[in-house]
Amino acid sequence: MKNKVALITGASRGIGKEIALSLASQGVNLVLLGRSEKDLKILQEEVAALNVKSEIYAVNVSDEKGVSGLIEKAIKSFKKIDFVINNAGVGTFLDFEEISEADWDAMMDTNVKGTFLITKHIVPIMKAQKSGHILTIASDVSKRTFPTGSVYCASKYAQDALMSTVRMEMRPFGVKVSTIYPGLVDTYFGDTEKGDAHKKAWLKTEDIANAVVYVLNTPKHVVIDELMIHPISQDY
Ligand code: NJP
Repeated sequence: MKNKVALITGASRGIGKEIALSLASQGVNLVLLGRSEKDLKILQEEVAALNVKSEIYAVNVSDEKGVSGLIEKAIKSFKKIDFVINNAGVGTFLDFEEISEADWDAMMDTNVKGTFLITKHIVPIMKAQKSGHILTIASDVSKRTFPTGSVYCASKYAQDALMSTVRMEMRPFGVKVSTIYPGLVDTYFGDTEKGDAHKKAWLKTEDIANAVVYVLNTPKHVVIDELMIHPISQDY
């Protein structure tokens, strides 16, 4: 993993931040995205202590100019991108008729369009490199639905369909495409607080970061296409 370069979306907190810290501890240099520059700067200081190079970009993943511009700048600095982690995501959980157009837009723009834009601008680079690994943090609700989750589930199904297709298109170029489907994870997701008492039995961000390292750290001829991970306390 040493001297590889990883681009991580939604790196400012939660699962994305933990993935950044784990990869940094393995010697991976980082391109870190999120909207909060303040939080990204804090993370940049933390990874500097682990002796890796990093760049931060306060960019909304649904803004194509922002996305293409940052990828161009990152390639100028690092000359390559080995890993992309599509992790940025938002969720609002309400009865169907309570969900607003703004909620729809936020979930679709971040979870679906954001994944589309990042991947669209990375694919030509990885095709030319004839190597690379795109890993998406989707959800166990990419494969099932639940009450109050209609639009979030729809966005995660759509994200999964996009990346399953990219997997087929990228195989001939030696580019790996993996998806991790987590169950409940203790983060700030859905405007909650990390460490809330009711999340005690949920997965920790470290559990997902460990899974990411496992999926990325395979020999050249091996790809883990899909990995579903739950807390044992959660129904399957
Ligand atoms: O959530 P949270 P998680 N452009 O809120 C960023 C999936 N998942 O770590 O922009 C760019 O702590 C935001 O940063 P900022 C979930 O669907 C979770 O749990 O600065 N970045 C922050 O860094 C999502 O795909 C659970 O506000 C944007 C990060 O995203 C992934 O896990 C279960 C952005 C969110 O951190 C990480 O979520 C599951 C934008 N437009 C799947 N919007 C779970 N937690 O239980 C947000 O099945 N971000």
